[in-house]
This record gives sequence, C-alpha cells and structure tokens, in this order.
Amino acid sequence: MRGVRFTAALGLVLLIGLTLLFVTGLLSYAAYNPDLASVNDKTPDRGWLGFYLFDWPTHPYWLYRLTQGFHVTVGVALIPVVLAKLWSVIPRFFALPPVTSLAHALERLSLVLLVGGALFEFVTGVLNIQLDYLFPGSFYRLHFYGAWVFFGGFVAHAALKMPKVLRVIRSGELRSGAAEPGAGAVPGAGPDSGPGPGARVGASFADDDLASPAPAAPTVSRRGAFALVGVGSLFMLLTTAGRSIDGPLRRTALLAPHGWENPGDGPNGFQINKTAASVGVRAVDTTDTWRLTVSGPAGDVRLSRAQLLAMAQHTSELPIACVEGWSTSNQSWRGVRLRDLAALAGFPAGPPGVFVESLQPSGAFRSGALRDNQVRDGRSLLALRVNGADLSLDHGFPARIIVPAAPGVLNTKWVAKLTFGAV
Ligand SMILES: Nc1nc2c(c(=O)[nH]1)N[C@H]1C(S)=C(S)[C@@H](COP(=O)(O)O)O[C@H]1N2
Ligand SMILES: [Mo]
Repeated sequence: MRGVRFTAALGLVLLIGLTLLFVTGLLSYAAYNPDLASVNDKTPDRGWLGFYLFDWPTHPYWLYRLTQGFHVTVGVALIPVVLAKLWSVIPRFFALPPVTSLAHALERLSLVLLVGGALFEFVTGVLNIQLDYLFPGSFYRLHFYGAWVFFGGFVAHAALKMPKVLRVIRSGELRSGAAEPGAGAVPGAGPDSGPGPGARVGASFADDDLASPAPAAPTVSRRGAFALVGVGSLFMLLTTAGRSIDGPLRRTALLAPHGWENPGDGPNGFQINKTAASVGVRAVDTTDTWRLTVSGPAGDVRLSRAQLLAMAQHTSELPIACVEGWSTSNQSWRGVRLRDLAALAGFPAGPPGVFVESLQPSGAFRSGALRDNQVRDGRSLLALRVNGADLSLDHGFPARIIVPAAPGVLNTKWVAKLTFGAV
C-alpha cells in the first residue's frame, strides 16, 4: 500500500488544502489591521513578512466569519490527512546515505522546514482553539512565523519535486495499470517468489523508494486506507464545524471547548469568549460611576450610559467571529454609531481610525485599534444593547464595540475610552 500513488494522492489534497490554510491565515493576519498602532500586532520584527495586500474591508459583514471558520475547520479536518501523509513517507526519514548531492541536501533541508513547520502550525493551532496556551509567548507570533517557515519549505519542496512530478505525469505512469503498485501481487508473494508482477512495478517506478522492496501480505487495500483517512477527516469536520455555524448545530462541536459551554438562554444567550470575572472586570465599575471618555481634537468628552442612550440609536445585525474559528449567528446590536462619536470628538466628516481601551485591568485584549473604513461604516457601533435587552456583563456591559467583518478580538468589551485620530 505504501508507495508513490498513496503519497501522491494525499500530497495533492495537502497541496490544495495547505495552500488554502496559508492564504486564509494571511487573510486573518490582514484582518487584524496589523499596521495600526502597535496594539493589534505585537510582532515588531516582522519586517517584510508583515506585508499585506489590501486594507481589511467591512463588506460583506460575514467575511471574517467565513475565512476564519474555514481556516480552523478545514485545518482540523486535514489532521488525518497529514498524519497519513507522514506515515506514507516514513522510509524517507531513514534513507541512506543521508545526503547524496547538494540538490539532495537542499531537498532534505526543505523537508525539515516543511514537515517541522506544518506540524508546528497544526500543534499550535489546535492548542489555541482548545484554549491550552502551553506554548511560551504569544500564539499570534508563533503561528505567524511558523507559517512562513512552513511556506518556505513548501515552496522549495514543490520547486525541487517539480521535475519529477512532470516526468511522472508525462510518462503516464500515474494512470497506467502497469504502474499500479501491488497490481497482481498476491498475499504471500514476497522476495522469495522471484521476479513477478511486483518486479515490473518496481522497474516502472524507478523512483519509488517509498514502496517496500519486500512487502508483507497486505492487511488493508489502498482504497480501504483512503476510506479510513476520509472517514477520519469527515469525523473531524462534523465534530468541529458546528461552532462556526451556530444555532442547534453548535452542540455537534464535540471536540471544541466552546461547543460544550452553555451561554444561557434569552437575548444574551450566545457564545462568550472571556467572562468579566475571568479578566478581572468588576460589576461595580460598570454601573453608576462608569463614564465613556471620547477623545479627539475637540478635547475629552465624558458620557454616562444614559447620555449615550439619549443619542441617535442604530441597529446592526452582526455576528461575533473569533480567531479561534467559532462564531455566532447574527445578533441584533443597538447603540451609537462610531462615526457619530467621532463627530463629537471633532471629526464631523471623514472620521479617522480610533484607539479603543477597555476598563479591563490587564490582558491581551484590553485595547485595540480600528481603521478609518471601520469607523466610517454606519453599521459599526458602540453597542449598548443586544437582541432587545441591555448587554450582559459578560458581553461587555455597559458598552462594547461591534464592527462588520472584523475579527472578534477587535470588538472590545467594557469600553472605557475612544481616542479618534490616534492610530
Ligand atoms: N475587553 C475585552 N474585550 C474583548 C475580549 C477580551 O478578552 N477583553 N475578547 C475579545 C474576543 S477574542 C472575542 S472573540 C470577542 C467575544 O465576544 P463575546 O464574549 O461577547 O462573544 O470579544 C472580544 N472583546
Ligand atoms: Mo476571539
């Protein structure tokens, strides 16, 4: 079963799948507005790796829900394929002599980056969505650099293998029945049974150093092995996807921690990322004494919640979509437009970006920056209510940011201060 055909088929799935994971990963990077202030992206040495091609839009409002749900769900579903692919190339790891030429040395180095990088990305990604922050430092930075290491190995590997791939395709070996490893092989036909169909196969696949020269009797067909990998992938897909679909299907997300949580019923009964208690936000600081500071060229304006409720109120139907891949269906948020608050701060037209600070005492998400296009979008709110009720403390009472198509992390809860023109 082990041989170039099994490996090639899995390799093709991964060629497409890992490319899509890399692209959606880069999109997620761009969605953070990494150029704004230094709060959104704390990767100071990123250099030209920090490039991105376009400013993250606010249309369509479900964009990040889609791209990040895809990134995480497909990533999880590809785990069985990666494991099968690694199993299928195990003989390569023990190839002797270890290095035969410069090209061979480069190829093996690219494999270290490719396999090491891919494993690193899968392990850190899974730990992150499982909320197991075992790794040292910031997940964001590790996953970011890991992706580029992986991609370097991926490109080198594809380039170095291309001549062989083209040779195999041109010779038609992949399709021809004669090339079928194990075609005509009968159980018990081993090295002692002399030259037979197996020898012909070996000759046909002169490069097939994956296939055993002396295979034991097969215990599973190649089709059976593909089915095993496919069923494994499907299982991962079906036990993960629910957390990006929401509604009753959230219960089917058996392998994800957020899938099990019960955020309660009623208007505030949807997924909570971090509760107020878990980040040290006290209820008493969110009630009577709370004031929102709106800052800009017009100076500082301080507003109570009652004053905010007295301003023009607008409704936006928007989801929360977390970098961990889970998302909620649309919630009906109600509050003050960010651009109206920008006008108060001294930007009556064409508002700039805004630096948002939470009253959360410390932690990674206590502040964030939004781009001018996000402030200008009439659906971007400082939300005070959701689904017809006041925000609950865990969803950011007394006020939180909600912006179309933005990653959840930029929807700062328990907002204390908005500084327009600071980013
Ligand atoms: N102050 C503050 N705001 C925050 C966070 C936080 O930890 N602290 N978490 C962010 C993240 S990562 C997400 S996904 C959303 C989740 O919002 P929810 O808990 O209301 O679903 O809130 C964002 N706003
Ligand atoms: Mo998040």
